[in-house]
Amino acid sequence: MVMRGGTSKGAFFLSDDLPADPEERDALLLAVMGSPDVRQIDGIGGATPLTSKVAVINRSVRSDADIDYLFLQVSVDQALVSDRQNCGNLLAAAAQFAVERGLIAVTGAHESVRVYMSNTDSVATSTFPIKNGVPVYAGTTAIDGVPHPAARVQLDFANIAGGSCGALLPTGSTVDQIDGVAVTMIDHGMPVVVMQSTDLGITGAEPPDQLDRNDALRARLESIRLQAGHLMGLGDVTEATVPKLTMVSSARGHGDLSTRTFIPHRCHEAIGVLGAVSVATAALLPGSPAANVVRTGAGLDGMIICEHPAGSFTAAVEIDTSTNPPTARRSGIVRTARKLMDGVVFPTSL
Ligand code: NQM
Repeated sequence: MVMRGGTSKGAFFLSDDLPADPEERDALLLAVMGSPDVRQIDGIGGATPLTSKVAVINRSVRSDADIDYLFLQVSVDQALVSDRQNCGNLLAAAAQFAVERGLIAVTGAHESVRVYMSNTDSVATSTFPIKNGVPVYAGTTAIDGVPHPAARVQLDFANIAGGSCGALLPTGSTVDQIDGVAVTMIDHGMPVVVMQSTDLGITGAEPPDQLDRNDALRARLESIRLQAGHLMGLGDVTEATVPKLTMVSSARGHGDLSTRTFIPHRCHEAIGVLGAVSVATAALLPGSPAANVVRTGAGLDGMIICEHPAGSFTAAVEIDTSTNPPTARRSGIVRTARKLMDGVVFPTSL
């Protein structure tokens, strides 16, 4: 099934329908998506990282979850499939897919499904409308980066900090220096390096395609990323899609701060979901690069609004600053999702 989850799009599979051997599975998924090829012309991938994604779902045997969700990022131009990051956008469609495939029996008008996120060993609760036992996709909730409103999907997280790096602040500090740039290395669901735009020589208002063409910026970011990978306990991240890199500046609209995010080699048209939760959390840490630019008083209502190239994204984040270093309590977001098509895919023969 092809589904839109938030501002991403991906192919959803039941794990039983894929080879159990990860190497065989990845070879099949590369063929399904049409990778490696910048246009993915011989597959169903959309030729950008945000549309070259896969979700693998099964009924969970865990007592704290109803389904398991494994996210796989299929590289567009390289023969790489990575399970080293989570995706909070496709997550917004995972539970509905499970209902569509009969993994979960539903009754009422709203369903709360507990989703175990295998990539980061953590659980999210996804709440969405149901009618006559099937998910409702139509609705009135608008999210920036998606042209049409759809049904509201509420995603609540507990204990997602350190899912990839072991701790919210893997170095134990709020601020570190890499290549002379002040950074916050943070993992509140997604490993992200947060820096001030001006420290990288940009204003932070540039459109993504302009930043993608800035080779000097990209080289600086990659140098910072490779060093951050080791410092964050992720090891050699040359072939990994984490950590992400977010450059922050003061808000220009009604938000609390403005963001430009590399994921990690191209600039995101908006911002990733869990990436935004991590950046919003960084903004609440006194003395951090993000705290230096965030609107005064932001976060007092538990919400941080991150502006991004396609609008803004609101993350609900609660942290405890009485601990040293600060720790995360909970977080939540609102997304929408839609079933786009259901059918049979014909990959090139392997
Ligand atoms: O941060 C893009 C996206 C993502 C990941 C990326 C995501 C997240 O926009 O949770 O959703 O950062 O590669 O889908």
